[in-house]
Amino acid sequence: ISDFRSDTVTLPTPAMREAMARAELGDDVLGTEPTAIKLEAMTAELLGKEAGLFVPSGTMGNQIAIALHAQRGQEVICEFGAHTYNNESGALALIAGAQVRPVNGKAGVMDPAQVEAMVRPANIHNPRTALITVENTHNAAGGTIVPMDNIRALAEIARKHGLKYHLDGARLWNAHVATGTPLREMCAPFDTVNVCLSKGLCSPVGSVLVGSREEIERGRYLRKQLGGGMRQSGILAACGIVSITQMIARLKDDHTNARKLAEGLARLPGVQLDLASVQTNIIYFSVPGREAQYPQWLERLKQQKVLAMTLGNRWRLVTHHDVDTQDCDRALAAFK
Ligand code: TLP
Repeated sequence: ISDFRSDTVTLPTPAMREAMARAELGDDVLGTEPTAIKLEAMTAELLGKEAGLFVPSGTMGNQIAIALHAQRGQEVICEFGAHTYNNESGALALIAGAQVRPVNGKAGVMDPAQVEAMVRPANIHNPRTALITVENTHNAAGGTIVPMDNIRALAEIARKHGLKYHLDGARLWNAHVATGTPLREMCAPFDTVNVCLSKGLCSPVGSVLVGSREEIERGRYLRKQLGGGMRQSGILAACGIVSITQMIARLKDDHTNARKLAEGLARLPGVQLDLASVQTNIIYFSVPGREAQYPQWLERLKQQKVLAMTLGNRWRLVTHHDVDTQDCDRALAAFK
């Protein structure tokens, strides 16, 4: 089966299964999980932050960060299509109890002037603005890369207005590989960064939230409150260590495959696909006027052993470690 639904569908590699079998284990909640502690320290070092927190999912990492930075009734500025706002089941309202002030970006990139205009002036009637979040790469915009100039300009605004600054870096690895910008440089402007090990990097489970020692210690408390204390989590963290040490550089192959597949799809009659948005491993396209047929289409693809996803009026295909050029050829043939 050629599964293009997401880069989350990958199975652990043989090196990961080996690492799981050999992992030294303890109890994470009791603070004695050697492999989880090692993953947290390695990720913090890699991203240039003081400390890290191993969490079960990207959602939990992002939502802990948001709850650390924004109190009930305060406001979070993010891009209109942000995952934290649209795809985390309302967790932002539930956990932090904050509200969102979305900004319409271009290709997932927010205009700094527009962001600054969204910062609320101090007034008893206004919610207090607490946080700006950025998503890099930006999933809903097509796995697009947020340029460093923009990230630094938003950091300036955050500093000027006393706001915190968080990065949803679920696919930061892809932006890093595509641009060659060092990871530490990409993370430096932010207070906290969440990265996923299970998107593109083949870990079965897990994300790491990094930030200052103080923030991560408060985050550890929140993680426990949310039921994210994972005991012998080293069995999973062992895979995470393989992810961050062995699986990042190869993401360039996923980008090459996505580009080729997107170019093929863009040539098909009726397909509307913005090739400029295909910057990493995600492809979105639509077939205007044929939306009602998407469900039967998905079924037909499935019979040809190709799995894809539709989100509203868009198709989404994601390349990853477990699909190669042959899978891409098969997907293209199935769409013809
Ligand atoms: N995204 C999933 C779906 O929810 C859409 C996917 O298949 O792409 N931030 C970003 C940018 C994400 O794309 C995702 C997952 C998350 C956070 C949440 O990660 P998990 O699923 O581990 O909670």
